[in-house]
Amino acid sequence: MTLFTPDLGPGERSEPGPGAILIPSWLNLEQQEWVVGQFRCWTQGPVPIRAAKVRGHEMSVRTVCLGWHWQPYKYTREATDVNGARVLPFPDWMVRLGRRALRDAGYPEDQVNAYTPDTALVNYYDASARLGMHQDKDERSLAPVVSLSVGDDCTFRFGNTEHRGKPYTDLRLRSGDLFIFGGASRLAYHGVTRVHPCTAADGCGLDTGRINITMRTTGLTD
Ligand code: MD6
Ligand code: FE
Repeated sequence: MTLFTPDLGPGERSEPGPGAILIPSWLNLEQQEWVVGQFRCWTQGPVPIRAAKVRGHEMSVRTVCLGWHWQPYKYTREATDVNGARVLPFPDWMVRLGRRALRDAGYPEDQVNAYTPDTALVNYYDASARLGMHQDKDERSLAPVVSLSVGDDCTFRFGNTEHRGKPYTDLRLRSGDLFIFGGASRLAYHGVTRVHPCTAADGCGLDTGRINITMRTTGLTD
């Protein structure tokens, strides 16, 4: 057990769990700002950003999806819980970015080339938003989940595969950081315990709050 996560330099890889790989400052400021611009386009529709309802309660995080629309606990092409519109297509550049992420994380080239994420959940957190401990298990594929963060820092709680409780490790995710959930960590419980206001990198494109993109492979076909 380490009491504090050691501070890593840009691009320096760490493995907080088996198959969980963190690469700080993987996106530079220009790339972060560009991603924020894309986020602003995605939120314009056809499906607006919204707080999904879990068992009748609105999440504090707001989400817009690409490729497939996520709602607890399923994926559909149309946002049947919002306005019924079909979600935006999954962009080709994001497939390429996902592959580059796996390559930089050290995945073998055959797995890199085979990686074809088809959905992205794009979350926006204001200063009070949280995300409870959960497993990402609405996908039929166990392909890695690639996570990118932009804006304010958060405390990301990375747990175990058995239950929501301890042991877990609290990590600081900062603007530009890449985090990959793969292998034995693919079904680890995780959550966001807090957002740290006014910590966003100058020039990242976001003044307040935090954006997190997770790209995933649904394993679904139309
Ligand atoms: C977030 N992310 O970081 C929420 N899931 O805001 C997730 O729930 C998540 O970052 C799987 C893998 C990486 C993640
Ligand atoms: Fe998740």
